[in-house]
Amino acid sequence: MDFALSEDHLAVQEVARGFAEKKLKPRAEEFDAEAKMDRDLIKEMGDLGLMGITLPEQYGGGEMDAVSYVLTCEELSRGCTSHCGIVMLHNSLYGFPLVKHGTEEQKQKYLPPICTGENIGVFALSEPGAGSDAASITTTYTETDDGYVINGNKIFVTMGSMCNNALVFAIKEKGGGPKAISAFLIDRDTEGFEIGANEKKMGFKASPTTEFAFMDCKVPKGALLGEEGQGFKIAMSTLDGGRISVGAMSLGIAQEALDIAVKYSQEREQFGKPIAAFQAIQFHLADMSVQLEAARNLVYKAAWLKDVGQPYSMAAAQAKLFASEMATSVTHHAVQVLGGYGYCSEYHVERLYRDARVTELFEGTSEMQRIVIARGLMPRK
Ligand code: COS
Repeated sequence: MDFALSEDHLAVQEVARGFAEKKLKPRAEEFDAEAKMDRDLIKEMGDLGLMGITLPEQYGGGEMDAVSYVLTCEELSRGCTSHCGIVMLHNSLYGFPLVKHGTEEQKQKYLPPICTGENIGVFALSEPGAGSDAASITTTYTETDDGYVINGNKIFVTMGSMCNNALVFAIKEKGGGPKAISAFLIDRDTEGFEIGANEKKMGFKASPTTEFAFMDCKVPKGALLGEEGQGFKIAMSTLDGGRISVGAMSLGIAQEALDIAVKYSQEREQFGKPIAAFQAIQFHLADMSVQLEAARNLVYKAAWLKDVGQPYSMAAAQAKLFASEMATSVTHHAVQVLGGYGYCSEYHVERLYRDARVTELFEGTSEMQRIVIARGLMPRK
């Protein structure tokens, strides 16, 4: 067994770390306060090869492995979770299903501009009445002579208001179950596709979370991704990979919080010495580091399983579950170590605490991860 990262892994980690340190971290409070991302920084991440780091070279991607991707997400989220989120979207939720199920024409049209960061592609599955129970979506599609007509609503679309293109899941008839669901690639300017309001959120604020409405939205036959009726499986297998990167985002949030807490505890003096000299504080820091390291091992292992072509659905759920709950716990400890200062924005841990919370919710709640894991323990006959 070898826990060492390769030269390539270390190189990509350094690139992502440098970008996060120089471009994201100094402005993270601004992004959060203004709930705004910097479009130029998205293009810069494209120039650095991060936007399409796992996507095929022939479409402008870096064709690097899942471990490289995980290291990238971890480093970027230390700087700004929202700017990390767009890299996750392009490599996992939007890029991965396109690579796996797209026609040559679809790949040529949609992949190059998401690798450069010129275009933004998003994943629209959840609806007001269908979140965890993804098979119960009610956005419908009807086949016509020359294409499909989509009707319905989507919510919680990450980067929705900034998107150029969307991967949208719709069902042939309401209540038709998983096998009636298909996936469609829909361009923003398509008639009948309305971009709705952005949510006001607790954290992950710079990344817009948006409602979509489809009203007699006509798309051509070429908008169908994969085969008709394969949409649910496309969504679920896409989320498997996405969950590894949510785990990686959680690692970055927690590492940043731990680093701030360690530094602060060595500088802050009470009772005549740095608070780091007190076991009460040391025990917080020790627990934080153990939780973080355990989560890191789960996340890297899940990525490695994906890279070597072994099943990773259950490992991804385990990694996401443990790492996201760890990030909530570690940032909670960090606020405690910093006391009143931890509750103020100046020291950043209050933002990290708020940002951590979304990792337990998106790409499947912790409860859904437990279901996936339990099912993995008891495979259906
Ligand atoms: N990869 C590929 N196929 C999968 C799959 C996966 N990870 N998970 C399920 N499937 C397939 C099943 O094999 C089944 O196909 P067959 O009937 O051909 O065997 C089909 O999909 C239906 O699966 P299942 O019956 O298990 O579906 P359920 O409705 O019971 O849902 C859970 C399963 C709960 C696991 C699923 O709904 C889920 O993960 N929900 C969370 C959704 C989510 O993450 N939402 C967040 C949206 S993104 S912000």
